[in-house]
Amino acid sequence: MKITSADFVRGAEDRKDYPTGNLPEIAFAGRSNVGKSSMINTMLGRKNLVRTSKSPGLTRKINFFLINRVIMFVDLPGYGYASVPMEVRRSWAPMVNTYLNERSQLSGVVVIVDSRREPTPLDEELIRFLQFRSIPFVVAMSKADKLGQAERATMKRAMLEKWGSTISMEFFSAVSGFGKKPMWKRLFEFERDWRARSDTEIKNIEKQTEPR
Ligand SMILES: Nc1nc2c(ncn2[C@@H]2O[C@H](COP(=O)(O)OP(=O)(O)O)[C@@H](O)[C@H]2O)c(=O)[nH]1
Ligand SMILES: [Mg+2]
Repeated sequence: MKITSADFVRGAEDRKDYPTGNLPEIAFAGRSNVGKSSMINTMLGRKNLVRTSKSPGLTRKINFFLINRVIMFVDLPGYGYASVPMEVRRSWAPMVNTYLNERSQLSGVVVIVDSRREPTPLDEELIRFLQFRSIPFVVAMSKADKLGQAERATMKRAMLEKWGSTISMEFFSAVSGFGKKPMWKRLFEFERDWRARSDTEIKNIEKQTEPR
């Protein structure tokens, strides 16, 4: 997709602050410092739309970005960073849970995992939650430039063994741009399937409200 516009819309802590309207949303989630902001910037071909940080754990809001006026990217706060104050850690789960549980515009989630390590318990918890709720997701194995081809193959095999062959995953590097094209393909599938589901819903409502 040629990115013609990418604008920060707003940051929200509470559902009442989510943007209105009915555009499909793609959420990005992952441990602090995993490369989430870098990935969003690379996907959009922007250097600094989303601030990358040397002091992780400071993004405490759900940040919404409007892309080409047709789709929203949603930057969820990073989780699991030890030095984040306790009260922030306690607010993380309800904030993100509310969004993932209630947001009907959510079309899919990109779960970003460091490709050099096994997913952390929090990564696993998120993946199991998305599976349980049947929310479409793709696992992005970040910082793939730090792995050779053989190491990527080993990591992929371990992931498929653990999660089953149906899990959707892509290696990604914000540094080299590796994996950008296949990742966009997944995002388009999320968007397309979401639009198909909401069209069906609208047709069903129309059918129910048709005069007899
Ligand atoms: N080698 C490499 N480093 C990366 C990549 N993506 C992010 N980083 C580095 O990882 C650190 C955290 O990145 P950031 O995007 O702020 O992570 P976030 O906390 O998940 O948003 C920064 O120092 C980045 O430069 C990547 O694809 N390859
Ligand atoms: Mg970040």
